[in-house]
Amino acid sequence: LSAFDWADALRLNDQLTEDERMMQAAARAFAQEKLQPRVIDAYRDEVTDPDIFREMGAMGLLGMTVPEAYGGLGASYVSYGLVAREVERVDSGYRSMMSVQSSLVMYPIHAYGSEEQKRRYLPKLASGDWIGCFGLTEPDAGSDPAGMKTTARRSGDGYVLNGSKTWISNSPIADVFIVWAKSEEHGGKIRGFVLDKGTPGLSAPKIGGKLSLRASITGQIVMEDVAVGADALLPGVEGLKGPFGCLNRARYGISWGVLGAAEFCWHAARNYGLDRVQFGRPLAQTQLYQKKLADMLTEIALGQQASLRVGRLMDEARAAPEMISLVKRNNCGKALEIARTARDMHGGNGISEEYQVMRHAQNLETVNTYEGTHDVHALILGRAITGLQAFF
Ligand code: TGC
Ligand code: FAD
Repeated sequence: LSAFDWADALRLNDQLTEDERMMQAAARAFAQEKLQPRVIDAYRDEVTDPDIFREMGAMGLLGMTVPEAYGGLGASYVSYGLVAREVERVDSGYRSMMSVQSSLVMYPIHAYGSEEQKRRYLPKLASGDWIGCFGLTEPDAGSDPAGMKTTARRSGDGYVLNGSKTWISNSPIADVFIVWAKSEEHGGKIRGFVLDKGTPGLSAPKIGGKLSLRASITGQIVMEDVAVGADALLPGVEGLKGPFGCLNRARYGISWGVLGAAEFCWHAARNYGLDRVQFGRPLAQTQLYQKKLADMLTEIALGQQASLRVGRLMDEARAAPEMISLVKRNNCGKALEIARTARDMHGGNGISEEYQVMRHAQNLETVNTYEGTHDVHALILGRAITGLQAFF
């Protein structure tokens, strides 16, 4: 038997290819050198720096699974997950910016778009010169997107869109808007549209007062008689499977990302417990503290194995959406619990921005909710297990 490495308990690194390890190392260096130094101020001041998109683009981190011909890297889904883990080790908001651009904006344009749409949008989104957002959720349609009210009406050669989307990552600074609407021309079926910033009737006010994910800007998308050409329609998909196809990718990335945040919190708790002496010995020498560290390590290591397995199946086109629900739900819930526990293990210092664990815990409240809440993913799995629909 070989020696145990507490920092890589099940030898995840040995399971990666050389390319995946290189991508991971590059993303870690970028995240630690470029993102970590600005995150505490950005979170406190609720400031999103649009330059981050260009910096990520220069590193090849935007739309990395998209083929090189359109500005991507043609990278594997395992690589995409490893990058999400490194970025979210710093902050869930930065990972959010990256995953919306990659999985929710570039992916649908690549998978469902015309050749002209791909050539027009993908290279600029890959470089980060353009910022994208994805509008599915509405004030009255969150977990139940089939209840959306946004409509697209045929008018002359194009369409007129009306409705509003809410809780949309990146929208106030977006150049490109992927919007899902019920199209009258297509019998009320949900269709995707690509809208450009500056189109009359289109606005994207910021949502203020967020106590979570403060380094990532969030807003609405308001559409009042927004007239677009027929070329704004994504021709390749109809129905809810359009947005869900994008969500599969983003949810999978989140399953890795949250483990990065959890690892940060676990390392911070370990370091804190080794340094902090109470009752004449380091906190890390107490049984309760060690049990908490052991529970954290266990959940992180098991979660990594599960995400790696799903990533490999995605790369072989053998993953089912329910597998993605399983890892998104489990890893988000476990990461949130780990961050809250790490906050507790830091005592009073745990509430200070300097120690960063509370920021992660606050962020993970959002990540546990968006892209399908913890309970909605239980219902998706419950439906698959029983064959019975329990949403309504
Ligand atoms: P249901 O009847 O189950 O399905 C309707 C159609 O969609 C197909 N489908 C899928 N296709 C691909 N992948 C999936 N995961 C799919 N799930 C369903 C399905 O086959 C069917 O196709 P067809 O051809 O028969 O029409 O739909 P439902 O209305 O019963 O859905 C229920 C439920 C709960 C599963 C679903 O609505 C759901 O997942 N709700 C959660 C909503 C959600 O995740 N919203 C996310 C918004 S985006 C976001 O949060 C971005 S945050 C990003 C960031 O900042 O990082
Ligand atoms: P609701 O659906 O109203 O749910 C409220 C509660 O009820 C939850 O606990 C839920 O689990 C529970 N619930 C719902 N239905 C059932 C049921 N049938 N049975 C039992 N319990 C149920 N959306 C986008 O489209 N694009 C984005 O970029 C985006 N970014 C976001 C960024 C942030 C910071 C946040 C907070 C949200 C973002 N969202 C985005 C929206 C997000 O996807 C939704 O908030 C999420 O899907 C939940 O919808 P809701 O908020 O309407 O909650």
